[in-house]
Amino acid sequence: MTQLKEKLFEKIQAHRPRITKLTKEFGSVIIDKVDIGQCIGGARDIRSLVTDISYLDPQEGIRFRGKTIPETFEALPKAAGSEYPTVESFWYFLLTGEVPTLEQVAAVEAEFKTRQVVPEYVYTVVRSLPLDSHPMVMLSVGIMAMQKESKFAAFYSGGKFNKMDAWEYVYEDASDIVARIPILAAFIYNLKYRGDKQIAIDPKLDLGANFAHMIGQSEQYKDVARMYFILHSDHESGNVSAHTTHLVHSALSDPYYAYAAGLNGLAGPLHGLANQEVLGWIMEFQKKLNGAEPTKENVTKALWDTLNAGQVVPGYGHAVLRKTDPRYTAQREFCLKTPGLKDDALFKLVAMIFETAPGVLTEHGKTKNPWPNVDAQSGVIQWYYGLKEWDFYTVLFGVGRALGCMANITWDRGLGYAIERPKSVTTDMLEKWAAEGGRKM
Ligand code: HAX
Repeated sequence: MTQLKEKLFEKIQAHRPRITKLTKEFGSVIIDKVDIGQCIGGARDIRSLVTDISYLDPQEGIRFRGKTIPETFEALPKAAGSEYPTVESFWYFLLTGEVPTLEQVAAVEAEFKTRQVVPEYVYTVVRSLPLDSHPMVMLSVGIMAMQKESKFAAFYSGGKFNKMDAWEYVYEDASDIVARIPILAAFIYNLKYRGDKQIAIDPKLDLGANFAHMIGQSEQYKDVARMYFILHSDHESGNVSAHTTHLVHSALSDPYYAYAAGLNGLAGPLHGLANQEVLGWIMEFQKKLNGAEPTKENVTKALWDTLNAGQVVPGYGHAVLRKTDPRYTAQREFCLKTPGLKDDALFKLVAMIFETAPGVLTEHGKTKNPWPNVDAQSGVIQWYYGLKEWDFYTVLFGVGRALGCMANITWDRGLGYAIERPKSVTTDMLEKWAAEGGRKM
């Protein structure tokens, strides 16, 4: 067993009795009520998922393993010569809840290098897709194609499956997926936008830095990749990509099946595709300006045009958050401290939208949260560094989100969480309970 796997086993073993006690002794303690609005309205706010990897407070935003974003960046060991931690150190932290030592980070880096090679047949499958397929299709198909590598599936079909050991095989698949997905993403980028001119892995580099290298990016982009993958990793369990991954894996579908499904959810415009939509919205707006300077007045008009056309303003609003997303703030701060970027025209426009959109959305009066989410800011940074192919932005999100989804399902198996199966009701039932003032228990 690797150091990380051993540490994880220790943590899982210590945690198991807590879940057993809660289920056996306190299983019938009521923690929530469900009303008709929640039943019809996408199960909003119903507390029915458990995770210790991250928690989303509506006012404060995300905490990873109890730490805010600035605390996480501060606490973790940094990549050599950088003020950002490596993705590897963050992976250790997400899985175990402990800040790793430099030696522990080095061990994860070494482990990832043994895992990161994507089998050649996966490239053949992705190359066989039409080149104008969306890169999220390519990513999802690539992960799905790799399913035959699943150690969990082999363990299950090998006839020796048992619940106590199953997490070990999920851990193996999860680590393989986390180590390989940036390599696959870089391959897709080069296939789709650079005439299939592929760049080999640099075995000396950490995950984020190697991704930057493989898409032909600058030295500075190494930090962008590290920051971006960490910021997009996890947002507790109820969002579409995390929940889908958890749901599919709860049927003991292996991590490849589960994460391909999660990616398909991430590809929706109300979720991860919003980062591509933000850039599309901005480009459309700039086209309409026809060379004129963006002003608060014409930004306000463009926002109202979108709303009056019955569309959502991409990058604004959130199902849980009720304040500016700290993932937005972290990226904005990166822009503000990066010479060049802080004076970039696109950044200034996004800042102007930030000043304008909350007021317009509040006046519009529909959204419960008029503030920006992570997707409102992320495209600007990519654009600045020359990643102008904005339909690729959700793939970057998908690389980061793998960290959270894979850490979560490793723990799901460690703690033996049940197959997910909420109960549905009919409209007749809801109407009956509405007339009776509630369901008689
Ligand atoms: N622009 C216009 N209208 C909006 C809006 C926005 N940005 N955000 C919410 N609304 C509308 C909703 O469409 C809804 O209208 P109806 O009553 O007509 O259906 C109403 O306001 C109430 O919605 P809500 O309760 O505030 O928000 P939801 O929990 O239903 O939805 C969404 C949350 C994120 C899907 C929503 O805010 C939205 O569509 N935002 C724009 C797309 C976006 O940025 N998505 C990314 C979110 C972050 C994320 O997951 N990243 O991956």
